[in-house]
Amino acid sequence: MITLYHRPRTRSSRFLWLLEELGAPYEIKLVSTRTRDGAGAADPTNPHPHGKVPAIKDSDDGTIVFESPAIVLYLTDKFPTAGIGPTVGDGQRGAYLSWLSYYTGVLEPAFMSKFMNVEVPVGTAGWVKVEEAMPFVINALGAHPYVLGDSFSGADILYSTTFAMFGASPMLPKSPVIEEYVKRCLARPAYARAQGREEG
Ligand SMILES: N[C@@H](CCC(=O)N[C@@H](CS)C(=O)NCC(=O)O)C(=O)O
Repeated sequence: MITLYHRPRTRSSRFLWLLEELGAPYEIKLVSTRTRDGAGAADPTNPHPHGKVPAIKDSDDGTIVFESPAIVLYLTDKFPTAGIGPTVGDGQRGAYLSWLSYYTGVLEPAFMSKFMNVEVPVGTAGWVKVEEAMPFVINALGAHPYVLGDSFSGADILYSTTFAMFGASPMLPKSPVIEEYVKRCLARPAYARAQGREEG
C-alpha cells in the first residue's frame, strides 16, 4: 500500500493521476502545508523534510520517497506492468531518467525564475531561461506525441500538468504543439479518475 501525502490542487495532485495510471493500491493522507499567504502550516506527520507535498510511504518496508521525479521513478519501477516507466535494461531508460531530471533540474527552475522575475545567470546557473528550454521541449514534442517518443510515460505527467498550469499565463509562449500535448495527456481516463480523488 502506498500512502500519498497530499494537499488538494498542488504538486501532489499529479500523483493521484500516476497512482491511477499504475493501478497501484493507495491511500491518501491529507496534510496541511505552508502557504504563500502565510495561513498554512506544515503537518508534523508529513515525512517530507520541509513539510511539502508530495511525499509517499510504501507500507511494504516503510520506505519514504519525496521530490516529484524520484516519486515517479520509484512508483513506475515498483509497478512496471502498467508499462509507463522504462525499467533498467530498457533502451528508453536513459531518456526517461534524463527527462525526469530535466524537469526538476532545468524546467521548473526556469519557470520559477521567470515567475519570480529573477535573471538566470548564463553559464553559472544549473538551468537555463524558459526561452531556451521551451524550444528544446517543443522540438521533441513536435516530432513525437510524448517526451519519450510514441509512448506515454510517468514523465509526461510532470510536463503536461506544468504546461496546463502555466498555459493560462503569459509565462509560457503560445504553442500549438504544447496545447495539443496537454490535451492528449489530460484526456487519459486515469486523469479523470484522479480528479475524482482530489479531495481525499
Ligand atoms: N521540489 C518539490 C516541490 C514540492 C512543493 O514545493 N510543493 C508545494 C505545493 S505545490 C508545497 O508543499 N509547498 C509548501 C511549502 O513550501 O512549505 C517537488 O517537486 O516534489
